[in-house]
Amino acid sequence: MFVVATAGHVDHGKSTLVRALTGMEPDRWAEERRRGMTIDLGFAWTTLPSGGTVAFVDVPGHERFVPNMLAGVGPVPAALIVVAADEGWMPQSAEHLAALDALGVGHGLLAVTRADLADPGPATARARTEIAATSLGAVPAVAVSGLTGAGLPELRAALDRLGAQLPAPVVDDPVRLWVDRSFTVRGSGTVVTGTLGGGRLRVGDELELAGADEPVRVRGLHCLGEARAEAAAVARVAVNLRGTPRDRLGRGDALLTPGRFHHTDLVDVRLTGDPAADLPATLTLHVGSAAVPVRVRPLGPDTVRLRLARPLPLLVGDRALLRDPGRHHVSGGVRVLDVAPPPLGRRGAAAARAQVLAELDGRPDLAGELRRRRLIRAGALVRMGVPVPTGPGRDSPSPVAGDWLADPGHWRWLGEQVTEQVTRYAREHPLEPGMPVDALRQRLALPDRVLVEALVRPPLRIHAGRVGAAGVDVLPEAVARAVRRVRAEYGDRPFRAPETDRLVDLGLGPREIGAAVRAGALLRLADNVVLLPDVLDDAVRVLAGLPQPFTLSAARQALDTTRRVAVPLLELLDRRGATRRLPDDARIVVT
Ligand SMILES: Nc1nc2c(ncn2[C@@H]2O[C@H](COP(=O)(O)OP(=O)(O)OP(=O)(O)O)[C@@H](O)[C@H]2O)c(=O)[nH]1
Ligand SMILES: [Mg+2]
Repeated sequence: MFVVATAGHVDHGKSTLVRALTGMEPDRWAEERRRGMTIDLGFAWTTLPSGGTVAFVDVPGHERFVPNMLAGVGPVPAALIVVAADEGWMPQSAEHLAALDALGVGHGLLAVTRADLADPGPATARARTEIAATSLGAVPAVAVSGLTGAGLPELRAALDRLGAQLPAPVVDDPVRLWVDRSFTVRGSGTVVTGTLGGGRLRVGDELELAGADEPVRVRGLHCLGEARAEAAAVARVAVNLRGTPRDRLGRGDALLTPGRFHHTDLVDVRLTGDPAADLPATLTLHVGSAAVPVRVRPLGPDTVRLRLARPLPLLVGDRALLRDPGRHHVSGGVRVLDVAPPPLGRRGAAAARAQVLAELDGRPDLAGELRRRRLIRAGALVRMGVPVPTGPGRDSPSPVAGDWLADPGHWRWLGEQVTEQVTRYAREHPLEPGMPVDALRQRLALPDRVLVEALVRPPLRIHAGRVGAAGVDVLPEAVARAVRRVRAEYGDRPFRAPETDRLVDLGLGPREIGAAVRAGALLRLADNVVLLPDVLDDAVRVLAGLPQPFTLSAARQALDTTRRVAVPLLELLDRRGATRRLPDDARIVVT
């Protein structure tokens, strides 16, 4: 299936043509039929000679209903431009074409209708010239009459060729279904319709609805009037939502794959086409089926910041248009450059931002995003529309911690900052065993503790919630010297502890021992019983070599130590689960 939106001036025969092609009535409302005028979007479909299906979104031509027209064409990448042979190019022919151009619609057809009333030649020539100057480029033209049916076979063939040219949809993409209609079906509840441009929907799926706390669930699906268990893009779909009241959503809302979109009320965009120099300060942004008032802040010659009256799930690269509702005027197209732009607080920030934006083109650029954002989660980038390749591959960046990605230069700088900050802290707080991890996190303005953990490299390390040099280096010099003496004297008798007198001689009182223990330079077994910190594994190895179970005395002898050490050492090993004490006080090594 492919979807085509009509476009063209009021009364030029859009609905008549859709009716003639499909046999279906696009004007759904009694009022529309009474007035002979389309007010809101109409939907119809038919099978083409190739066997393929085309679905039409039929739009109103009257200038009062341009917002409805925009909601219809927003999510649809192809247009059937209708011009009446007897009237020729008219104001809404131009406004609709400007809208298609602003949205970057690249595929279309020209149908010159009412060819039974006048020579279609002049209208065709004018329309082709106008269209050729837009994103649509040169389009095929067909003269038709909705009244006599002349030209309809040629138009069907042209539609088939158009369908074959359209880019293949990405069915693995997350779903962003812009709602163009919502209504209640008795017995089923709320139903919304839209054009599914990418991804896949299944009955039972959970979807996200902006502004709703709870996910919504797909209770039923219809495509072109038939119930389906699944619908893949491109498709016109009607989605029955379980337990979602009708007033919860309507045109302009979007149903989303949960967690895959960033909702934003602030975007930096490039104006496309010929942006007016004097853009009004308030305009309406039309994107997908949504229309949201925005405040416009000019930045560069063709870049502006938009503050949206309500957040939308926008992606880098999205096309949208700005319209001045008061002047009935499409002010221009926009291409979204950044959906999470930095605040512009400082003086000169706007000018600097304009320079950054001048380099962007709306194509997702992972390396550029990392350079500009310096540190960001992969998931956050994906939600902005910047794909992050995963798995082995030249292009997949390796996370620095968790799913955090970093600009390599910035990451190096942060590593240097860690050393600098920790060294300064040690100087200012000589008796503390290092800088608290959270203080360091705040000092470096890091958003996540795992980043601090990843930045700390030997000789620094994290011990007991602080970052310090491993072992003695963080200690005041006198304590460090004493610990080095202990190491020198006891290195070859690792399970002997200095006697209390010796500790006093070395200047290791309770305070100093405490500092050394916190720094991981000594291991305290009991008051005044300390060992070097790295002996526990060796102790377990020695004990494992004994016949099991073993007694305290056997352990003492094997470790070549005294009861003063052996008793608390074994208790510590018990607590750590390395040994287990049996009811008869013998122990075994737990393997
Ligand atoms: N003679 C003749 N009349 C046509 C043809 N197509 C449409 N009409 C008439 O033109 C009038 C407008 O046709 P519609 O199909 O409603 O025009 P529209 O473009 O859908 O109008 P809006 O939706 O209001 O913008 C109707 O009276 C149609 O009967 C045609 O090919 N030949
Ligand atoms: Mg109509």
